[in-house]
Amino acid sequence: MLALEIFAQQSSADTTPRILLALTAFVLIFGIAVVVMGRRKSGQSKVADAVEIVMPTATLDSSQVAAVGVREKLSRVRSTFSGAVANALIRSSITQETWDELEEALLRADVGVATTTRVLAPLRDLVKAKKIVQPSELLAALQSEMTAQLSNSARELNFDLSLNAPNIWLVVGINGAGKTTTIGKLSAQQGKLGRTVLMAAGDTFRAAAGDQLETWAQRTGAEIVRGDDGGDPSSVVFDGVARATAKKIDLVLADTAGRLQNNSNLMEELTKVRRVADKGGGKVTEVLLVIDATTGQNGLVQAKQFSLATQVTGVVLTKLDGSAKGGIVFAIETELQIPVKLVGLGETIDDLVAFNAGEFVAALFA
Ligand SMILES: Nc1nc2c(ncn2[C@@H]2O[C@H](COP(=O)(O)OP(=O)(O)O)[C@@H](O)[C@H]2O)c(=O)[nH]1
Ligand SMILES: [Mg+2]
Repeated sequence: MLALEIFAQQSSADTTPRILLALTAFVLIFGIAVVVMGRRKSGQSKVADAVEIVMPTATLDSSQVAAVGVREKLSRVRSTFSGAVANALIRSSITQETWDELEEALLRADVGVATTTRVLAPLRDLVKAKKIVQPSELLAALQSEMTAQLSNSARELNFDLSLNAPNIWLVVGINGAGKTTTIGKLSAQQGKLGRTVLMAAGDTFRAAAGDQLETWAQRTGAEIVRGDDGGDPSSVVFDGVARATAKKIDLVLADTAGRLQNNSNLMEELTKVRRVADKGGGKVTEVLLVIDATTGQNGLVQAKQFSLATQVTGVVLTKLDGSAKGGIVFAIETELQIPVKLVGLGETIDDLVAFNAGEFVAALFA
C-alpha cells in the first residue's frame, strides 16, 4: 500500500508502468501463496484419511473408562507401536511389505522373535485362505491374536486367607528395577484392602535401601524390620516373619538386594532367602520379579535367572510409562510362562495397577 501511495504522488507519465509492475508482482505472490496453502491442506487430509482407514474406532464402555488413565500413561509405547502398525497397513492391499513392516513393528516394541512369529503365522494363514483381504481386517485380527497370546494367565496376587500365619511376598530383581518403590505402592494397596503389612528390609547391600523402605513404611502405615548394613538378608526376612507372626500381621513384603544377575552369589543368596522365609511361621505365597520395561529383552535373561533361583510366581513390569518397549510383556508371558501381574506406570503411590491383557492390547492400538 505504501508503495502504491508513493507511486501515486509521482507524475502519471513515468509511474504507470511501475504501478502495473507492482500490481502484477502482488497478484503473482498472492496466487503462489494460495496454491501452496491449498497443497498443504490436501496433503494433510490425505494422511489423516489414510490413518483413519486403518485405525480401529475408539469405543469406550464403562469398564474401559477407568482405563483411560492407563492408556495415557502408556502413550510412549502406544504412539511408537500404533504408528508403526498404521504405516504397515496404509497400503490398499496386503503385500510382502505389509508383513515385513508388521514384523518390524512387533520386534521394535520388543515382542521378541518367537512371539512375533507366533502372532503373525495365523494371520498369514487367514490371508492365504482369503478370509482376510483388507488391511483394516488384518488390524482387527492382529489385535485379537495379540490379546489371545496373553489371556490365559492367572494374574491375581496369591494371598492365602486360610493361612493362620503371615503371607510372605518376596520381591526380587536387579538394582534400580523398582523393587522398593513397588513394595511401597503394594503396601498402600494392601492396606486399603484392610490387610496389615510388615516390610522386611532385605536389601542390606546398599546402605540407603533401608532408609528408602522406612520412608515407604511410614507413608503407608506399615511396620518395618531392618537389619545391619551388610548383614545377612535371610535373617532380616526371618526376623520380619517372626515379628509379623507374633503381632498377627497379615502380610510380609520382603525387599531384597539386586546386584547384577550375573553375580552367582546373588542367586545363591536369594535361594537362601526364599528357603529361610518359608521356615518361620509364615508362608511364601508370592515371589514377584520386578523388571524395568525400558531394559527390553535383557529383562528376559534376568527373568530366567531369577526364576531358577526363587521360583518366581509373577512379574511386576515397572516404568511402562516411559518405555516404548512394552512388548516385553508378550515375551515374558509366552516364552517364560510367568504371568505379568502388575505394571508400574509412574513413581507415585497410585502408579501400580493390575495388569489387564485386553486393556493393554487395546491401549497399544488406540
Ligand atoms: N517412571 C517410573 N519410575 C519408576 C517406576 N517404578 C520405580 N521407578 C523409579 O525407579 C527408580 C528405582 O526404583 P527403586 O524402587 O529404588 O528400585 P530398586 O533398586 O529395585 O529397589 C526410582 O527412582 C523410582 O522412583 C515406574 O513404574 N515408573
Ligand atoms: Mg531397593
